[in-house]
Amino acid sequence: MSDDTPHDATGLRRRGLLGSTATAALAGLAAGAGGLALGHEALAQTRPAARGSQGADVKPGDLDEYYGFSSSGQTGEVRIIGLPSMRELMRIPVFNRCSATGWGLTNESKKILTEGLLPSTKEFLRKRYGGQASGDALDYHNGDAHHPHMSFTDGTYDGRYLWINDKANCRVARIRCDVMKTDRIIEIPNASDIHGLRPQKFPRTGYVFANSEHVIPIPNDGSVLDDPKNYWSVFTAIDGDRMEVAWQVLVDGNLDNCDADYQGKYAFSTCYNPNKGVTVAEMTDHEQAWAVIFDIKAIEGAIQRSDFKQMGGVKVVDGRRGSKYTRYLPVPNSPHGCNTAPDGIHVVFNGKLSPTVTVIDVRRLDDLFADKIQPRGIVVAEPELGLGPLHTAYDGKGNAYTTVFIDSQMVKWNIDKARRAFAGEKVDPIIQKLDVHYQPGHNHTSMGETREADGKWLVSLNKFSKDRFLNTGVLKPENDQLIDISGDQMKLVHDGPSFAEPHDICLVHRSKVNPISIWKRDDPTWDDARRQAAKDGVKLEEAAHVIRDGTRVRVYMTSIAPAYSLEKFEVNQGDEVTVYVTNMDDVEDLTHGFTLVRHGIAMEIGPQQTASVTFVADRPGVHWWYCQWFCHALHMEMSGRMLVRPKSA
Ligand code: K7E
Ligand code: CUA
Repeated sequence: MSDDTPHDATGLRRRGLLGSTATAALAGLAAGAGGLALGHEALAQTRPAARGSQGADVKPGDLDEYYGFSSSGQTGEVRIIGLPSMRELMRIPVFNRCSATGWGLTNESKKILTEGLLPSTKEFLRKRYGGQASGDALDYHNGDAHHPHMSFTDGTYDGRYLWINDKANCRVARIRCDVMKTDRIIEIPNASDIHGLRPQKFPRTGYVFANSEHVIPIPNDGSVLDDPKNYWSVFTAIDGDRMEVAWQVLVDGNLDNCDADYQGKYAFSTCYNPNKGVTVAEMTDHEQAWAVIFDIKAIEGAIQRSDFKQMGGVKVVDGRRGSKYTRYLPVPNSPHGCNTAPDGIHVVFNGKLSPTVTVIDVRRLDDLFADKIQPRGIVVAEPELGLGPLHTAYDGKGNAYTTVFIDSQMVKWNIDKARRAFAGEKVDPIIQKLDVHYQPGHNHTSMGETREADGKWLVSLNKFSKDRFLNTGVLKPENDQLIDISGDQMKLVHDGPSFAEPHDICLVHRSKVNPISIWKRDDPTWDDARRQAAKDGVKLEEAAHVIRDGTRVRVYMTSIAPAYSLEKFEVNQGDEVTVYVTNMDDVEDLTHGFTLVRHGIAMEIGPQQTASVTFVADRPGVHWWYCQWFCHALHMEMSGRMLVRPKSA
């Protein structure tokens, strides 16, 4: 290294670093990342990926046309898939713990994971992890994420947020689409598990509707035991802006999936187990179940007139059978999926244990609620499609695509023909049945849950892959299959293995989503860190400080490739240490990390981000921390030492 160049803030000689020997080529990585971004922009303009053609082949360097936001089931995260390539682009930790990003370890993520929990849950977890240091997370460590859906304005995606449910621990999370990070998680009271979730489509989201599936006593305080007649479920409307429960509706039976209309008036849920059985035999021992229709304006009126009960800290309107706020439409046994068509007119309830789907016309709902017609009077078609219809998607051209689980098929059918057949005409609504591999659950079309459904692609999320991939041992991947629906006939074009266990995906045209690549320094994510730094007289952006506050030590440092602003810091055994790292690199794709060896600590620090972590320094000695995100030719050297002085005897 030459010695004549000035030191920069990192204490390293930048010219020497960049100019010398064989590292030069690699050292350009940081600058190169910026250049790469420009390259992508240019590429996007000159070589639009698969646009205008239905080739599923996306060439190296070409960009996909759609974002697929895929749930991950019991993995608890959200995955971003590119379509049509089906490449997995990114994972967004939500209800899970993430070793790479430190989700569940950093103070910022712990706050999001814990602040929206119910007081009773906080108490339960405090006892469960009792006696642990204040820095340890008191949150659930698993999740079961089923239904990711984007926010709407005027019936189409607006790129603001994604919401997703956690069936396992009754939570609903929101993901900010500007940074693709989870920003709020709330736990829903009075629910046994949160399953179906859909945002209001019109005029905007608005409400996020969430279904409680299994019936339970409400309040569930142990006073009602084996008396399922006194078990209920709740339909929850969450204020998607404030992420608070706006109201709930008490319902008979298990709520499954839900959707909203395009008029902003009604919401729908499939509802099985009408006899409130608690065993499989009891739950399926009936010929008919329901779709429940919720009158949003009437429920809002009930809230205003105080026609509700305060339960579990929220307003609960009685929507059980006979209520003026709901209607129970009888449909064949155990319906599952609930899908509003982009025509704004039809809603399909998928039969599951019945080979049929039930189609209603929302234009008849005003009459239904005015008691001018009977519930079955809103049904306009009930085509028989095959064994095990679970979910339906749409192409915006009047056709529907329904997964039939038991038959392992995708069934394309025409809504208008189904109506005519239901009215008595001799016409077959089924256009094509395509084998999928195998046992499909959800399916989704490009932009298909909006009024801008474009009829290009269909994804079938198949629960079993069996023989479709190399044998991975006892646990096999699922199989997400891509189907070209741009022509008259469906064409299978791609098999995509996926890890446990995506239930649902929403396919959003890339024009709707515009994330930033570099955090804004005033982002609220690290408000707490900023406040604490101000109290300590420190600026996060200029920090190389160790603040001692009794046995609490706050360590502030920045990172600029390839160094931290602190090479070392010293603490005493037993100190509670908080490390704040602010990444001052202003370059796209230049993420640093902070991994503290033998402390179970690692976190992501994206460009211009602040992240922090708190732990008890209980291991005397020298402990290296290092950057775990490849950032520079000297990435391996990007490290520092924590010295823990032993407690004096
Ligand atoms: Cu698996 Cu939407 Cu939870 Cu159907 S749900 S398959
Ligand atoms: Cu910073 Cu690797």
